[in-house]
This record gives sequence, C-alpha cells and structure tokens, in this order.
Amino acid sequence: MLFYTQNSLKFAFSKELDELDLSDNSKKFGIIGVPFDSTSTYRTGSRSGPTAVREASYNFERYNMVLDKNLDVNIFDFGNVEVIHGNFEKTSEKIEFTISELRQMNITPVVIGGEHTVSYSVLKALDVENTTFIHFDAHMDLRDEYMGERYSHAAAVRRIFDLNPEKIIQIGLRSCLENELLFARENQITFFTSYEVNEDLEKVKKVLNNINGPVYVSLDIDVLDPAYAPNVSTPSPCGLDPFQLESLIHSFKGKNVAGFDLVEVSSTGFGDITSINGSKAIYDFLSCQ
Ligand SMILES: [Mn+2]
Repeated sequence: MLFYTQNSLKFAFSKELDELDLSDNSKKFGIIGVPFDSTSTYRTGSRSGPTAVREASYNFERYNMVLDKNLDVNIFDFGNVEVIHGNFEKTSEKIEFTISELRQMNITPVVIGGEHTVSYSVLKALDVENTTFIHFDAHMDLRDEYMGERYSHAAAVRRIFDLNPEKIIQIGLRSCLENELLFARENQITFFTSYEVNEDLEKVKKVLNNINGPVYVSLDIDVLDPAYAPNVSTPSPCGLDPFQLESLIHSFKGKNVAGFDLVEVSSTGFGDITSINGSKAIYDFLSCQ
C-alpha cells in the first residue's frame, strides 16, 4: 500500500507527544483509535476505521473556510488501544483504563472506532450524570439485547442510557423497532428523524444551542446517506447530507464538550468517501473548538 502521509499513524494537525505540557491550562484533545468490530453483524470491517480516518485527515487544510479560522487547538494522537478481538469485556476494560488516564490529565477524548459499543466504554470512564449525550445515527440502538447479547452494537445506546446521562438527544434516525421508539418516548429521549432534519435543520440546531452543561457527541457515520458514507456496517437510505452534518457539528462551538467519538467507518480502501466524510466530521469538530 502507498501512504502519502508524513505519519499515517497520527491524525493530521496533531502535535508531537513530547510537546504535551500538562502544567499549562490550554484546552487539549486526545485522539484514541479503537479498532474493534467483534459484535458487528451485517458488514464487518470497522476495525479499519482508525487507520482509514487518520489517513483521510491529511486531505484537510488548517484554515477552515466556513468558520473563517484556523484549526489551532492542541491535538495529541496517542495511537490505538490494544483491543482483544472477539472479547468485548476485556476490550472495554482497556478502553476505560485509557480514557480514565486522559481524564486524569484533563485531556478531552476524541475516539475513532470501531463499532458503536466503543462509545459505551468511553462514557463508562467519564462521569456522565450531568452530561447530555448527543447521538447521530440512522439507528436508535436502543434494543435491550441483540441476538442474546446485551453488549452489542445494536444495544449501544441502551447501555449508555443505563449509565444515566442527564439527557439523550438522537439525530438523523430512520430505522428502529417499534419497542425502541416506545422506549425512547417513555424515557424522555429526544429524537429527530432524518426527515425532520431535512424539513427544519434550524429547529434541531436550536435544541443543540440551548443545551447547558457538558455534552458528549457520538457520531455513527451511517447517519449520512449511503451516497456519502457507503462503507458502514448497516447502511440505511434517506440519510443526512454533509452540509447538514457540518452545520450540526458547528453547533458545538463554545460548548463544554466532554468527549467526541466517530464510529462504524468500515472503509475498505484509503481515500474512500466514507473515511473522508468521517474524518471531515472530526476536522469540523476540532476546528470549532
Ligand atoms: Mn447506526
């Protein structure tokens, strides 16, 4: 394979780890890759996500034309968590340990999955009781179990619900079981379908703008239409377009963000549209911080 990046193992714009000075009070973001996809069911391959997304990040330039500013926040790429393929529990322990270390250093995690169970493990290591969990996805992921597994990509948000975050807001939905929908309604989970986003983007942005307190953002790249993100575990038509996603991500400007993750990028080659759009979402998020 031909790499054209200076260092394919680090997200673009990352500083060298020897520049990390924990004694200054500057805002710091830590990129962590989690190449784990053992509970994926339909199309596997999100273990390639961290490599594909980092590689794609070298397409973007520091000056952000939409925001009229440079991406100048401190980013450190710590590499990948060593996952145990086929074992969720052991992998989760390793993710939790890594995120706890970042937390002790006051570094905000930006995690590249991997499948969606990764988000649960990250949140478990953060104190989420006062945090609003914002979930971009085609799917609700609110099943209590999937094929007998409670820790499944299809039950990821249900397990996050069990962690008792302040509030859950789901955006871009277009696929669920009826009982997932009932569960969301019964438990005051706010959700917007992709059709609602299409109809009134400003309404959704207003809800995001009105959040007080910390937020955690989890982005399943299948929230985009398969035209823009075909290489995902479970593609679902009638999704968001990149303009809508960019605009929603810019809503996190000035927010107290406890963490960000990008999951379910299952790119099979370098420079494909899914990893470009996934990487762009991280670029947009970091640009507005
Ligand atoms: Mn999904």
